Amino acid sequence: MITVAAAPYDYSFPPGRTALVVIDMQRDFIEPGGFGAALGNDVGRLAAIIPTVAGLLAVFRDRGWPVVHTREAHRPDLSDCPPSKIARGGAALKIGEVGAMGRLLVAGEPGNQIVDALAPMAGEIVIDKPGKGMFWATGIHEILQGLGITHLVFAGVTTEVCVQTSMREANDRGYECLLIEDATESYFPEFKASTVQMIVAQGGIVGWVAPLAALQAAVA
Ligand code: C5J
Repeated sequence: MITVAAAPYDYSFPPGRTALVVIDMQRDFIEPGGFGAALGNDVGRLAAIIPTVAGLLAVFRDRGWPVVHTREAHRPDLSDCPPSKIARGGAALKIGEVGAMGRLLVAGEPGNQIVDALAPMAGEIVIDKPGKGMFWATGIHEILQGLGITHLVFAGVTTEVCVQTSMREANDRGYECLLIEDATESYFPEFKASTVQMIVAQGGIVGWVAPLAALQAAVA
């Protein structure tokens, strides 16, 4: 076991049974002209974590540990997107409409790709998820079970939406979850802070939180 100094108390993980999950570091949320920008958000806040996420990826890649990338993505015919999801939000452009990087949140479009600096490498798992959580309609639980994964380390965007939802889904399925707090970000700093508090509250009711430096120190 490797032990990381974390909140609410130390997080221990078995290297052979631990995967990194990088949530939705796709152009649609992080670059101007995508879905996040269409909702009126400052995407620069999210772009700022790219170097930290790259450092976290390096920890796993250098050791040959499993990496999962997710993308929030819908089929081109939007048959996996509830009308309620399309209608909601008051965005200048809605899911499936054409923006500066192609159709918003549609699989295969330029905006749906993970940013170049964090592009998946050969052998890494990439899943398209139609929901906010990584387990809904993706088959990822069966893939992780097949690999014998029991622990998940989380990064990505946005902290209070797809990251938190995925972490709660994982928690309910029995995974021991660690969020790397400087490798996740929200368009709303107060929502990120509240999410971190919620995760570690009540003795770690959802999981653990630590900075990248603590993980790097633990594996060194
Ligand atoms: C959102 C996400 N915020 N990846 N998606 O719609 O958090």
